[in-house]
Amino acid sequence: MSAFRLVCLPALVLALSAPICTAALAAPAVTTTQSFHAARLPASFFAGNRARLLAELKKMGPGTIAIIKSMPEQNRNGDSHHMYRQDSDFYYLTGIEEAESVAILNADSDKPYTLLVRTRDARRERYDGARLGVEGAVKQGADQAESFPAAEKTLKEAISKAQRVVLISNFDEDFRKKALDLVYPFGSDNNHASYKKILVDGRNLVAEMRLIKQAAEIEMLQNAVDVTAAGHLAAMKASLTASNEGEVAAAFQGTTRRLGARFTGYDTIAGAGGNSCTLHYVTNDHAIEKNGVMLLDAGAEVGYYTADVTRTWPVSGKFSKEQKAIYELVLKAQNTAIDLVKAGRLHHEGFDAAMRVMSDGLIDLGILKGDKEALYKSGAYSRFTMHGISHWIGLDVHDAGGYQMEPGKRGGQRVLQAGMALTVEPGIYIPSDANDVDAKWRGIGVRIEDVVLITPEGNRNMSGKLPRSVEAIEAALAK
Ligand SMILES: [Mn+2]
Repeated sequence: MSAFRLVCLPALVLALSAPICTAALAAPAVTTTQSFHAARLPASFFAGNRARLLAELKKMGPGTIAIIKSMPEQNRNGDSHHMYRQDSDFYYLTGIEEAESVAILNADSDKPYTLLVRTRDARRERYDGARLGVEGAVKQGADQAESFPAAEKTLKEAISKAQRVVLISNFDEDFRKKALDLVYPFGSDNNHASYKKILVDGRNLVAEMRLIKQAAEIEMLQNAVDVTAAGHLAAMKASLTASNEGEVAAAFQGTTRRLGARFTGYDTIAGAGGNSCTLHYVTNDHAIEKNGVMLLDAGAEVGYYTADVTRTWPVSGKFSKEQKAIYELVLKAQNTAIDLVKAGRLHHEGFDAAMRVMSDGLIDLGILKGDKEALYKSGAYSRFTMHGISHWIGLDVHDAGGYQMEPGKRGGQRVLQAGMALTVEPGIYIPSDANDVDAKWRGIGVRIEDVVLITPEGNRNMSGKLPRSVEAIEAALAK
């Protein structure tokens, strides 16, 4: 049976065309999720984002330009690079996926969008694929374009004419230094004009825009979540017969890749047994303990938007008494926190409520001993709960946007609004070496994580269809 599963599962997962082999029909159906290869938001989305940033630049006064830099290529080893993935801010404003690109937005111009790109190179393109070039840049929405090295002059002129340069460069340190040097030239400045210039870090402007998701983004995020859910279900089933964590990770990654996810939004965490207690466990290559839990924290990226979902289940198919007790406590904490994900609430309220539930619950289970009020106040639970339980999600798994507001406003905490998307992910981890805890609890790590969208009416658990209760998980494993 397991061999059939390996061979025929791909055919099932693909949005069923004709069955490829009859044995596939007998194998358990995993999902028939639609596929999203080459999914991409429309040009109007990127144009709209540029228009909103230009409106912000105009508010800053005349002579304001923004310069936005692409993600540099990253070496892996030798002359190999990591697969290229555009910087999220750059992508949000341009939709351009090419390296070595610079976008200039000039708030004073009626043709405000200039794109500087790599020059065409027939030989390089035979190796790496087609480049946009000037023509392609204009086709993708630029009002005008230049290619390097001639584009250097355009960049220098734009900066020299500007009064205020808003720089949006997250990861290109060399470019950041270059921009600083172009705004404030080092050495003799006989004009003594640069003192009038202002260089501004503009990343917060884009972050605030990205924090409130538009309808098209919500749809893309839902696609990523749906693909992720299919991957989790495939991984759950694979774990029943897998002997190594790598097989479980592979089931997730293979399924999501088949459904159109070019990337995962972060490295897959597939920890069996005691490895479930290591928060960022990504080696995923240890033997699976028969009676342990499996913790899978994995998210597919579709059209540049990533999901971030965690499920924990027993690889035996049935929770043990202790696994179930911890699981239900984490689930109660998660439900309590999800209920507080609503417009007008503070981002921090869910965390506080979840910690109270888990602190009290750990005492009820006898894992923590003492007075509930005193132990909550002392934060003794944090030894087992470890981490925060929520972050924004979107283009980045930990998406852009501050968690604090201006000092003085409601304790400085961010007030939740409709259109924000965030995770809710409490966990309890009793490591294998917690020798002061009864042995029956050791090696159990449970995290439950969902993607939640704040709506005008309340919230929507975007990953809620993936089994989450003890009963639903055991039923899914039994199928
Ligand atoms: Mn997360």
